[in-house]
Amino acid sequence: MYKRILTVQDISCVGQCSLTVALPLLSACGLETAILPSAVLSTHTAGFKGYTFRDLTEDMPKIADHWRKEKISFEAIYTGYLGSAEQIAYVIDLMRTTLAPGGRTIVDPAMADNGKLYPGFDAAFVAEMRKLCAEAQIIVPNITEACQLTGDEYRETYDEAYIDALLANLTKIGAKTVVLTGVSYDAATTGVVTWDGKEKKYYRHRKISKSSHGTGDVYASVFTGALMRGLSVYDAARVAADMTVVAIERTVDDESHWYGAKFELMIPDLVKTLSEEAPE
Ligand code: PXL
Repeated sequence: MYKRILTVQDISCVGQCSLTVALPLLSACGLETAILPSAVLSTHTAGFKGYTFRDLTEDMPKIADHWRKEKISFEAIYTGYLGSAEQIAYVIDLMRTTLAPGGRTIVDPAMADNGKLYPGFDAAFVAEMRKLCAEAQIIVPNITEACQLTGDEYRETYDEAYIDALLANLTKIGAKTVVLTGVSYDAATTGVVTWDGKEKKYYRHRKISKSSHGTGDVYASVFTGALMRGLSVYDAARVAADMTVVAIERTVDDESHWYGAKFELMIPDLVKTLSEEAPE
């Protein structure tokens, strides 16, 4: 079945994140992709100075009303970086009114990394994001975002008991299925945990010491694409991890490319993997 998905996130004109990552990757996965831009920025906010920021909150209900009048619906709604706390109520409304029967909702609570909220986000935004995470079928946080959502203390090093408590607390705030990224128990490897409130699985993979901006968006986009091509949550989480590693590996030796991952160089691998693994 040819599926239409909606992704809601910002346009960072330069910087390889958000929609400029999600759109090509979802297209490469063979999915029709509709967009709802949350904001337009000249660049992303992680390392560039003096970026512009146009908040598109006002446009959101008008766009959604038009879609509802046209009876447009989506087989999945996948959200990333949002432009304001007020937008979140509009996004929840969209999920309740434009998701096709049996559709999937995936929320990447893109708001923090390395123990800190991104510039411009505050406790009021986190409180709204908590509601969106309770609404979604699947959330894809990193550990910093999970701690922001639950109130757990962020730690650089931790053990499995810490991760288990974090997952239990995410369940408590209403998360149904969690795909927790960047879970590393040793120096050489990192991985992703999937958790549905009952069963926990861990996929371990190589850790590349140099971190790269925008890789969370690469991860969540490939995860959503693979899921919508019929892979299970765990298999989609595994494929997304493998593809993100490939994208980072093809970026790390280029010093001038500090602002994002050269994910385009991974697209052939993604197409090949899905042609071999995806049932739909
Ligand atoms: O990759 C997440 C992201 C998305 N959008 C904007 C960002 C960031 C991360 O910093 O600044 C505008």
